[in-house]
Amino acid sequence: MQKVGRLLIEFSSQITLERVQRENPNVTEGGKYTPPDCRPKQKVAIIIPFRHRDNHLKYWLHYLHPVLRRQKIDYGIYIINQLGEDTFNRAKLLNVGYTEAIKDAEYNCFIFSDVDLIPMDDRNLYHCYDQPRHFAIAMDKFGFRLPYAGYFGGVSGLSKKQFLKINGFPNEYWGWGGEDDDIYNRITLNGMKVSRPDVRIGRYRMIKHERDKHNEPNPQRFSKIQNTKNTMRKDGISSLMYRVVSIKKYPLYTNISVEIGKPPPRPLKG
Ligand code: BGN
Repeated sequence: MQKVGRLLIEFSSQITLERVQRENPNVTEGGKYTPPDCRPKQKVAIIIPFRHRDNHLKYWLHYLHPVLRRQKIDYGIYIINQLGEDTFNRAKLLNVGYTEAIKDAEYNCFIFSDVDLIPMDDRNLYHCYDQPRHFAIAMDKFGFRLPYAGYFGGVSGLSKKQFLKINGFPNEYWGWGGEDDDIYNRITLNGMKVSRPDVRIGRYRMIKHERDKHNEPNPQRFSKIQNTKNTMRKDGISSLMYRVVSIKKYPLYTNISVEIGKPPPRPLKG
């Protein structure tokens, strides 16, 4: 069986990593896979920003490994785990993922995925396109439609060239919201445009969860996304600083635990 099209996705039965491992015997250490019967032009690093979502990760691995294998993607899975309990910073973790993945292997395509988003159709191909790709365009929580025209959240993909053209992603969005809009701005300000699958194919289920601690909506996001043009050259992959604490290669994924700092103190209003 190769492509199957629409998939049945549900999160009620508990699954174990042992089972996922048993069902994906061809995935090699660190969560890597190369199709045995063709030579893909792209090598894809899948980067997942992470903290305290082990249960979601099990579902993600359970559903995605078989899909990626059917799609004949040459890939590796990188979980970028933010250590400590300071404010979460999704986009900075994605920059770390890019930087660490290219140290590990010669990737030329990067797919950035939230851990709780599962594609409902395996014709949504996880590789890179002529233009930066937005994959998660029809999520269940938004009624299977784009919430707004410039939405770039959830799951997106850029070739190495596209990523470097926009100086990577912003490092200065601490807490929830806006970083994906900043990335969208970077793409359009650099003369590219977002490519998307058909709305019947780009469907996703999100695993339901409570709002995370230490990821409150960022009150600065409204003003920051107005300023991408002025900030993108200095804030990005060129200014990224972090410390790797551990790199562990598990059978189904590589876990990179990092310290990425915390938001700068807010200036006192005088
Ligand atoms: C938007 C958020 C995105 C988020 C989507 C979907 C902001 C910036 C100020 C308008 N953007 O409103 O980050 O992915 O909602 O939840 O908050």
